[in-house]
Amino acid sequence: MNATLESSPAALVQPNLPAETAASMSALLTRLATLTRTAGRGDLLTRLSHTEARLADPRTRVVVLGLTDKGVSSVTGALVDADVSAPAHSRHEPVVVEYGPAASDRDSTVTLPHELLAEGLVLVDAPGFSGHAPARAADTLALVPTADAVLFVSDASQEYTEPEIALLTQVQKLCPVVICVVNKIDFYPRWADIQKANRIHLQNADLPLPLLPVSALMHRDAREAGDDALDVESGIPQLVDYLRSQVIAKADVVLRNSVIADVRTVTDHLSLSLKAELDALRDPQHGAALLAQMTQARAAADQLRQRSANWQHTLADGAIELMTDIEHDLRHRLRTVMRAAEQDIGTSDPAPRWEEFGSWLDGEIATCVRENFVMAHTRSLDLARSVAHRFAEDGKVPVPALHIDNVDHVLEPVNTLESLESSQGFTQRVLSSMRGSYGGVLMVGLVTSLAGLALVNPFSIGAGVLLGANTYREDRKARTARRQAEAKVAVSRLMDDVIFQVGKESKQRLREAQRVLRDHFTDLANEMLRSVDDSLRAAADASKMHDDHRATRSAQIRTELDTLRQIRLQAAGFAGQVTV
Ligand SMILES: Nc1nc2c(ncn2[C@@H]2O[C@H](COP(=O)(O)OP(=O)(O)OP(=O)(O)O)[C@@H](O)[C@H]2O)c(=O)[nH]1
Ligand SMILES: [Mg+2]
Repeated sequence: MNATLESSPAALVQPNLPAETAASMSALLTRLATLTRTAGRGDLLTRLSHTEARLADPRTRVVVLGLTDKGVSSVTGALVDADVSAPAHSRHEPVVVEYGPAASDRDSTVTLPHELLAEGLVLVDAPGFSGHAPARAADTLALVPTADAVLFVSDASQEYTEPEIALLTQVQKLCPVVICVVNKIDFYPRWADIQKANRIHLQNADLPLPLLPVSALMHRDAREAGDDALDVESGIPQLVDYLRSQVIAKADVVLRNSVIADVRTVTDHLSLSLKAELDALRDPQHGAALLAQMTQARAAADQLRQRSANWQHTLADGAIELMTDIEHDLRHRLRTVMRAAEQDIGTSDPAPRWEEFGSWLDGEIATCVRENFVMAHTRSLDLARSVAHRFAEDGKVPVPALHIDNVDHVLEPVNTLESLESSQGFTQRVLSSMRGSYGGVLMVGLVTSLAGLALVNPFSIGAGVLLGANTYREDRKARTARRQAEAKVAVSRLMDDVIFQVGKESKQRLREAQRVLRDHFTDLANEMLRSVDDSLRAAADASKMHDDHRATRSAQIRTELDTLRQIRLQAAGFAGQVTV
């Protein structure tokens, strides 16, 4: 087995980005890193190393998801001509499909030497959404913000349902590139009508998403038979083309642009102090101008310090407010569900329909948890933006991507709805009415036995039957009431559990988001302060320098500035154009 392949599938893919371009981008970043280190600006290196890491793994991540049994795994498999479905015991885990020698060593990863994967695509086969696992729904949804695109699978058996539109709306808020596919068109001859209807549903929900009909099964058959015409009919080749031109190519542009932006920022920081020094060297006699410049720089530094104090407050306060709001939102949503549940329980005996009721309730809870998750995510981004605004008044400060993806599987499974204890069986019901009739026989029998009749006589038997029937009726009423009370307790216990588990998880996610934001903005603040301080020091040093030194240093600075300019120009040349 090839060890390099094993350790780094990313190193082997040949993404849309041509190898020479990637190599020269990498070389440029290395050169800039050296200059940055020489300038003593180690603080700027983190930024460059992030970009370099992205360049080293420029793969495009596409998460495939949908409601359960729609063919999510089949469509994922069809894209790479393989079976990628997870083994039965881990069907609730996402499966990552990436480039490498054919192997499925771990349950959660499948590697394949497929062409599309070699171009830099990574597919994630998400477990199907079902109403039965609210906790898992949030885990699956947590995959979405890290994706470059989402493939949403439904099937041609029916038009989009309300839960599907709700899910799509949530997904689109977390990842703007969503592609819808209608699967199983081989099996449902009316698929074109379904597609038309789905278009209208999407339009009404204000979701302008592409919608492609496919059949994973037909594609497999076509490949086996070597029938290209049938393959085109399966819609899978069109989907592959779409992914290539609209997703992989565009991810490439995003990567190019982030390289350009980072090069620009770092060269800006480096040039700032060099320029200040050069200005001072050029005109040391011009004391007034220099002084003004230095004062200006100092004022800028002070202002920055002031602002940096502000942003920390904004973030800390915002984070607390956010956590409270998110928890409140969850409680509020769940309370609404609970009210509906209690009302439903009140209408009739919940025991016979307990299971059906349970899955309805699970579905409602899953929707609440997902909505709450989406809200937490979008509100965190809002917070990031408002901190950025504090930070630089023009708001032109990068906002970090909030990919908080190291919290998978933290959600312990929330308990399921308890069964109703008093839902007794038939025997118990018969026993209890017999107890009633036995009492009747005894009571009347005793009285009549005084009259000289046997204990069990027609009168006592009649009384027994009457009383027995009565006890049965009364008992049934009491039982229904008892079960209703029990059902309500079970619902409220489940809700408490959901609030506890989800609350814990969401607090953890938010804390993580806060940490990411804090680190990001702290780095940014340090970078800016360093640049201003450096300019101040450089200007002061320059004024003290001797003439001959001054000339040498000026020439040196000019060369350095020129190099930085060249680097910027070269980076600008990497600007990508989307080829569609
Ligand atoms: N006729 C037809 N059946 C399909 C097609 N794609 C998938 N199926 C069937 O649909 C069922 C579900 O397929 P999966 O790919 O396991 O669906 P899934 O969405 O991954 O399901 P879960 O992960 O279990 O939620 C299986 O019985 C497949 O054989 C298709 O294109 N045509
Ligand atoms: Mg599946």
